[in-house]
Amino acid sequence: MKHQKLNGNWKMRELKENNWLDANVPGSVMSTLLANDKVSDPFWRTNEYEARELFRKDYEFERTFIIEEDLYENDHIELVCYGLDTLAEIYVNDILLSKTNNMHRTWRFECKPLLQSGENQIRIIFRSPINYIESYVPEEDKKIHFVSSGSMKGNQYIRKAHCMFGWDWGAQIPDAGIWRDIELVGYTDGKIEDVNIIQHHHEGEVNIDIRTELQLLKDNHYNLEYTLISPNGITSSYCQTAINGCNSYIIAVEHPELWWPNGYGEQPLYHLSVSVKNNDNIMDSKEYTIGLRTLTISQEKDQWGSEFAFKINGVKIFAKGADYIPEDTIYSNITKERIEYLIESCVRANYNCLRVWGGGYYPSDDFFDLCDRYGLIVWQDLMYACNVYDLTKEFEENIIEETKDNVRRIRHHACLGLWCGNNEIESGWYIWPSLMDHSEKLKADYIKQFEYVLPRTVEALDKSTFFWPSSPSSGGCFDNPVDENRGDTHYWDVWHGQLPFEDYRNHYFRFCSEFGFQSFPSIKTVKTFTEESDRNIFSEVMESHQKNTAANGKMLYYLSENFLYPKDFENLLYVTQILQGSAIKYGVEHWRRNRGRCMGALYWQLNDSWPVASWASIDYYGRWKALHYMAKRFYAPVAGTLSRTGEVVEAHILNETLSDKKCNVEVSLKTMDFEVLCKDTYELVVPALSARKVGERNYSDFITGINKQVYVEAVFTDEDGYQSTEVEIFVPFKYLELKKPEITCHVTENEDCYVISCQAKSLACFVELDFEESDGIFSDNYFYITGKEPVTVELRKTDIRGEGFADARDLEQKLQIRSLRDTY
Ligand code: BMA
Repeated sequence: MKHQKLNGNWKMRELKENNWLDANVPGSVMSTLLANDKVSDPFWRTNEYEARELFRKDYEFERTFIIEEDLYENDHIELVCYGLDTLAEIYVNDILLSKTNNMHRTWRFECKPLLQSGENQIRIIFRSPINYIESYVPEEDKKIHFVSSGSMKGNQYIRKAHCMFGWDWGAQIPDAGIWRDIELVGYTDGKIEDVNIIQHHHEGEVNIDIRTELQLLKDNHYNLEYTLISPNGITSSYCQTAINGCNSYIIAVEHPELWWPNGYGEQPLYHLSVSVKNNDNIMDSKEYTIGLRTLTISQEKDQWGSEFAFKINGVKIFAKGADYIPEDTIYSNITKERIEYLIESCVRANYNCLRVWGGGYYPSDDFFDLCDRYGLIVWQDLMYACNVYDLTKEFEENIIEETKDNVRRIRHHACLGLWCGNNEIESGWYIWPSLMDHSEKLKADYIKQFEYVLPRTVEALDKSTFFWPSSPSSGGCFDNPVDENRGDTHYWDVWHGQLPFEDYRNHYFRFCSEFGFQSFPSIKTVKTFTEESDRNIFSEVMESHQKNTAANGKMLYYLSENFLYPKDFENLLYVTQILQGSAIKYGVEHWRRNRGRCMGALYWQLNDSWPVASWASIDYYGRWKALHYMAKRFYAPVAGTLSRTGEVVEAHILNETLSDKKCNVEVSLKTMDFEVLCKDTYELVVPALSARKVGERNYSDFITGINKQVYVEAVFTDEDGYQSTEVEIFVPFKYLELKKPEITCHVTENEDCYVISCQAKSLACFVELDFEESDGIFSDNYFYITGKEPVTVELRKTDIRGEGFADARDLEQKLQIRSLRDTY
């Protein structure tokens, strides 16, 4: 097997124009135009709309290459395209090789007859996706009028990430191009078609069952060789005679080192290579990194209905995390480094799970490798979201092949926890009036597509991974997909329904796979797309970076319920982040307190694909919003929480680790100047994988009448020394008479980090540390200062981006400190 990459230097032009531009592949029309300064930043002000119009045109990519002699000698040469976006016509030496129509597929074409020794040319024309969806006409009885929020009508007619046509957080820039690798692969004797690695776990031993599909074209004798390298480097090799077709081999692993998600143990990984050899000549080989574990969804019946919980190595865990969307509007710009930054940010915020939402793309191999390494369970939607599809024969064949490609590519990963048919389409047919009024034929097509065609295709290739028809669902067949007592739920009454945060507590979902709350990104991010005069949330520019038309009104409504009106634009941005973090915290803590009944809380959404106001906790530039810091605390393996009903405050501890934890809790009622009015101390052991109420106190004696200018401070310390402080107040923040806390910070420098020690004269709420020019990920941020003792925050030097600091003094001078009292 011989490979020749065709990545690298190409040329691109608008079709039939003569201006060829240098293009780097993987790359796209947008990435090429930007690199050649032919288009202005599509994210700047309202440039998005001009950028969108570029995709009414067709484009062409072209390159020549000298075919390597030892590749050309092969009987068969395939052109392999790992991502063509989307309506492509491929010409090799001016002869049409094929046309493609699905960006999610891996395309392989035999092209030897079109190649010649020496120099060759390849051209790929990309037709306008906008023209395609606008001119698409479904059959008479399959008229579709539903348009997903923020998207262009007809986005579902083409197998291209839906959100490239816009979403309620995304720009309408349906880019085109060669978005993943492209190469030539030559072979004469045969090749490995497929390797399926199945794990059988039994009484502390694992059998790795390797099914290798071979295409052997010559009558030679071949061996299949397997090499397994254990996490600590011990290599074992195995060999069998290879046959044409399916080969099966079992490697028994005694004393397996099991893979665990983040927070429950290590992520040991085994390396498996499968090679086909004739004597010492390797005909073909494939490499896999695998983690040994059992992972499924448990749906045991109980007094409320049926649970919905990830069960890893026999242990049911509470899923903590968020929903993942495409990381950029220009997909070829998503590098491994950026993915790693994001995934590391998840793990640092104590996630154990990510849901890959169905309106984007199937993530790259790098993404899954990183989730294996960092220990994030992946809930993988198939790429369908909030739409009605015209299930023609051609569409059906296309999505079957797409599913096969992706299941084969992803199924061996330790992190893969679940396949899910789609986002919100079953529930859409059940409760969204604008979707429900489509024809019965389209509704029947839904069942065919998502409960027959796709699950059968997945199951034929991956019997080990749990399949779920839709999110949310109760198991399919329109059997009350929004049932709170079975399956997963998307809950949007706080936010879209404008109910108060308290409403989270009226629900005991079995697994909340979506719930969210918007905020604006930080001022530094806003500055990247605005001029000074745009910095008003109702300006045209700010509104066009807000894709949910009702959202600014919602943020202002919740603001009015909770906070005093901020004095300026910058403080308004900050307060929306505090609101967002507080809302999500309210929900997560409630569901974690009800561990057992509820077994997962994934908030909407982790990330952004451009600079925008959205539900994300990390913005497009990787800046952690207040919510992400709060997530680090409310998703902590051992987390303390307070919950207030009237004047009664309860303290709880949530232990999501595999060991019992001895904890100490000190709950005090304090005045704004830190004077302790009363104090309770508790010592308790919180059993592994459980939530426990520590105690409660009724404070009515202290706060009778109008004297509610006090707060409850709870300091939770576990046996490992992890400490967290929670605060509860008895009035909305807008009625809390905060004094100016006069925060001072003192900075010292260690070899690999700066230590920032912050003190205040009175209660300081949501203390934000930031810099004007640089960015940093602090060990904590948006925290309270509840006493005279300093709060210490670390900033690792490797977590500083931007200009950086000469020394501790320099950092101290550049540190910007804000707390709630500064906003009005
Ligand atoms: C959810 C998602 C997305 C959307 C989000 C916010 O239900 O599935 O479609 O972006 O709501 O409205």
